Amino acid sequence: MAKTFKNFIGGAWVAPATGQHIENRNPADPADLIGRFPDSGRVDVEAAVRSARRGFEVWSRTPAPARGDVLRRVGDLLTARKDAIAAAATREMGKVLAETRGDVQEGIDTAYYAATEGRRLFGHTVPSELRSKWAMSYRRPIGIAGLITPFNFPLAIPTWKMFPALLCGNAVIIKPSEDVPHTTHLLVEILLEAGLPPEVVQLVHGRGATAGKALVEHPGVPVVSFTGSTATGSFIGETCGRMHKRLSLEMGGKNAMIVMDDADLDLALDGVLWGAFGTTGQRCTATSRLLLHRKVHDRFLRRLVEAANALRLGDGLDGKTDVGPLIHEAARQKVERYVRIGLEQGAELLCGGRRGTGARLGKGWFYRPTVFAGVKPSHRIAREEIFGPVLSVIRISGFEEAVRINNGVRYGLSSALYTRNVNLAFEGMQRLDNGITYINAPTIGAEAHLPFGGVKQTGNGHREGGWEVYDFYSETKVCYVDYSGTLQRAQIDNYRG
Ligand code: UN1
Repeated sequence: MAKTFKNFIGGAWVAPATGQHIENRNPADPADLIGRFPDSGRVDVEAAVRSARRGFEVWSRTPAPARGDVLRRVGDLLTARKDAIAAAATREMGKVLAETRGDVQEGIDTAYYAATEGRRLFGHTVPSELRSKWAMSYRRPIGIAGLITPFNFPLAIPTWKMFPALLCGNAVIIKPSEDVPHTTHLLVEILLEAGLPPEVVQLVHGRGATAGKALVEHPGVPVVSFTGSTATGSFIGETCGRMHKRLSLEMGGKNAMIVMDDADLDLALDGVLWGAFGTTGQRCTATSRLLLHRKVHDRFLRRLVEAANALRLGDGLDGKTDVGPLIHEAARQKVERYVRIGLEQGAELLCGGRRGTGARLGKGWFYRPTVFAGVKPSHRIAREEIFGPVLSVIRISGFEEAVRINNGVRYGLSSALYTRNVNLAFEGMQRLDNGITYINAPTIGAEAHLPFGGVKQTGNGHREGGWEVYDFYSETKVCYVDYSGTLQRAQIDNYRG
């Protein structure tokens, strides 16, 4: 009998007010029931907000270095439990263990970075324009942060949002994806064990359309951070705009790798396999377009197809597996729909294009690594996010065309340029319209201590990770101290002319 899990609200593990639960199953073998998790509603969110208000009172007055110390202990506990959390994440999400271990490591890096930020969290001290007057800014906590996270990085993305929000002195309410609730459950256990005052964190499981929506719409939640689809992001953006909430959106991608005729082709081949088929293509940074210079096109493509065909599909817990399943049946149907669209629009299917079959693969949501050649920049498979193991190859005749095609989509997360020409590399860094550009490395693999995010419809101008996210989760306050003992009027007494 699988376990029934609870929410963490009001400093205790509690059943949802709805009395409803959602089954969490292993995508490699849906007969494996991991547990039942709360299908929470508005009443649960309201209880979480009431409790988080009390948590905020305590936590916002805790010195930032002491908040950082809690996050350092969180980093230590994540390190000690890295393998156990990775195994739990693979079981519910599907990607291979090497990748879920990397996912946990990203959380560890984020924790230690946050810990050091507790002793920094700089404001500015600047000269006043008047005599005997002091002027400075500092960072204040905002209040309760509502965090909604996706399935593809079950550990890392919750930490990207929770740790900086907490370090800045906010209370947090997290609503993880209903596809990967167990990993967040384990993370919240660690936060509590590390000494976070219980009401500072609330875990509300459930669906986006109910629990997520209630969180976004609650007037007591002034900060919202969401990672997921551009369609859902638009809806959240409308609500937050109307309610004057601070909002960070991290959404879709259609990331291109450009391989020039002078590229190291062995390196580019390793890069594209990892970028396109790692995490079964379910990263917002996944390489989904390959722009191949015509002089290397045929040669490179032959090797790519051979290597893609050789990738081993299977359960992510099996050490021999290269590519795990998709997250659920609906995700696989979406991939199948796009493969049909690719064929209908005249692209040439070179490999994959079908489900995994047989005794082992037939059980789960497996789909073979798929490569389309002869793709035109106008084709839908070259413009729309598929979120699966499908790579669209476009032949290019030079760098200008590559820049035009890379920039010609609605998304702008990451891009990759393979070349040995240093001038072209710098041209690319400047002209590729993305939040992140890699030279001679694939489109995935951003590091936790650098700002992460994209331009155009990938985001709304904010960044996660790195130093920039601390601006998002804090309010800048300015203080002036006039110690002259006289009324000094800014803009007037210092400019008498
Ligand atoms: C995502 O796919 O939503 O750069 C995040 C990367 C990872 C994070 C991806 N560090 O691919």
